[in-house]
Amino acid sequence: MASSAELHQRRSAAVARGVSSMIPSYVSTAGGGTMTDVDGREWIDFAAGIAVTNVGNAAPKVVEAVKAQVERFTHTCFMIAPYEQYVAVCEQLAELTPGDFEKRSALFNSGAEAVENAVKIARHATGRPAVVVFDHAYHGRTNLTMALTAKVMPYKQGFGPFAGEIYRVPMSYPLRDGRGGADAAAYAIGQIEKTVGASNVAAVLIEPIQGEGGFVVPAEGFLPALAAWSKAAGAVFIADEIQTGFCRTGEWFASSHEGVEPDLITTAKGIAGGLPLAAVTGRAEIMDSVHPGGLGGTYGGNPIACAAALASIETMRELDLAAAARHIESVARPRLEALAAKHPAIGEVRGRGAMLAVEVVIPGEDSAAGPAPDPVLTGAVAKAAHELGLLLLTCGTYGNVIRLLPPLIISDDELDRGLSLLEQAFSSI
Ligand code: PLZ
Repeated sequence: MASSAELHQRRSAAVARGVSSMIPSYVSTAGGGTMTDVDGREWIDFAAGIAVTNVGNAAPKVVEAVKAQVERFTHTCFMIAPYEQYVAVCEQLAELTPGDFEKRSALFNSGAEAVENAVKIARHATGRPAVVVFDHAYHGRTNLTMALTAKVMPYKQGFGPFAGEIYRVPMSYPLRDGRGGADAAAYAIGQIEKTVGASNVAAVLIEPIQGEGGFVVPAEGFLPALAAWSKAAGAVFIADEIQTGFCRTGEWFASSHEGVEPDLITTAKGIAGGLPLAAVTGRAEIMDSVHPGGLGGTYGGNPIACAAALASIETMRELDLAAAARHIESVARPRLEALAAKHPAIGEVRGRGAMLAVEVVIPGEDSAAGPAPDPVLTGAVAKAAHELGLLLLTCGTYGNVIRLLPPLIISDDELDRGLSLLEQAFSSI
C-alpha cells in the first residue's frame, strides 16, 4: 500500500488545491469509532465524517444492505422507474420527524441540494421571494446555499455574485449576545419586520443548533418564538437538521428539544451511514404545492443510498442511538467542564448529546461581542490532537470552537481515550 507521504505527492499533482484535507494521513480502513491510516496508525474518531457515520463507519447492517442492493440493481432513476426503497425511506422520514401531521418527502444527494430544494418548495408554496437566515449559519456551498451561509472564508470568498432575496438576522448566541431566547427572538423578528416585511417572507431557515457556525445552541425560547412568528406570518419554518439530525443531539431531531414542529426539515449526513443521501420532509400541503416534475434529479434517492438509509435507521432504532448520544454527553460534558475549570481559555462548554463543543477565548479580553475569540490556540490544540491520533474538528465564525462529533456507537473505552487525548492536547499547548 502506498504511504500517506506518497499519496500526498500524487494528490498534489492531481487533486485541485481548493479541496483540502484536515490531516495529512490517508485512510486505509475505518470501523466503529476508529480509523486506521495507510501508515498503520490508529485514530480515535471524534469527527464521524462531519456527523455522518452516526451508526459508525462500515456499520454491519449498512454494509450488508449495500451489498445486497448493489447486486439487485444500482440505478434506474426514480423519475424513470421507481422502486420501493425510495418510498420506504420517505415513510421512515414521515414517522421519525417531529409533528403528527400528514407529510411528504423528496430525496436528493447532498445537504446543500436538500436546502436548495426546501427553499424552492417554500417559495413555490407561498408565492413569496424572501428567505430569512441567521448570523453564523451554514447551509452549503452551492450558489444559493453560499448565499445562505454566513462565513466568507473559506466558503464564499471570490465565488460571487450570490443569489438574491436572502436576508440575514441576528442569531441567539448566549455567550455573545447576553439575551434570553424571547428577547433574542423579538430582536430578530423586529429586524425581519422592518427590513424584509412579514408578507414577503417565504421561509425562515435555521439550524436548531448551528453546526459549522460554532455549535451555537440558541437560548431557550428562541426557536419556538421564530416558529410561531413564521406561522402567523404565513412563512414556511424550515429546520436545517443536516448536522443535528438522526439521534446526534440525543433526540431523533434537535427541534424536539423544545417541542418545535418545523413545516419542513432538511436532512442528510447521518441519514445513510456514509452514503450520499439527503431529504426534504414536511407538511403535505406545502410539499405537494409543487407540480409533478418540479422536483428531482438523476441520482436523488439512489437505491443503494436508500438501502443504506433503511439499514442505518434500523440500527439507530435497535441500538437506541438517541440514548447513546445522551450517554456520550453524560460522560463527555463533565470531562469538558473539568477541562474548562483547568484552562481559562475555555470560555464555554455547550451542545447537546453527542454534539458538544468548547469555545476558546482569550481570558480577560473582550471583543465587541463577548469574550475575544482565540482561533490560534484553537488551531494549535486541534493540531496537537491530530498528532496524538485524535480526529478532532474545529468550527465557528471566528474559528475558535473545538467540536466533538463522535460516532454514536463509540465504545466507552474509545470515548475515554479520545477525551484523554483532547485533555493532553490542551495541556501540551
Ligand atoms: N446544512 C447544517 O452542516 C454540511 C460542511 C463541510 P452538504 N456541513 C459540513 C464543508 O466544509 O463543506 C451542512 C450542514 C448544514 C447544510 C450542509 C451542507 O451539506 O452535504 O455538505 O452539501
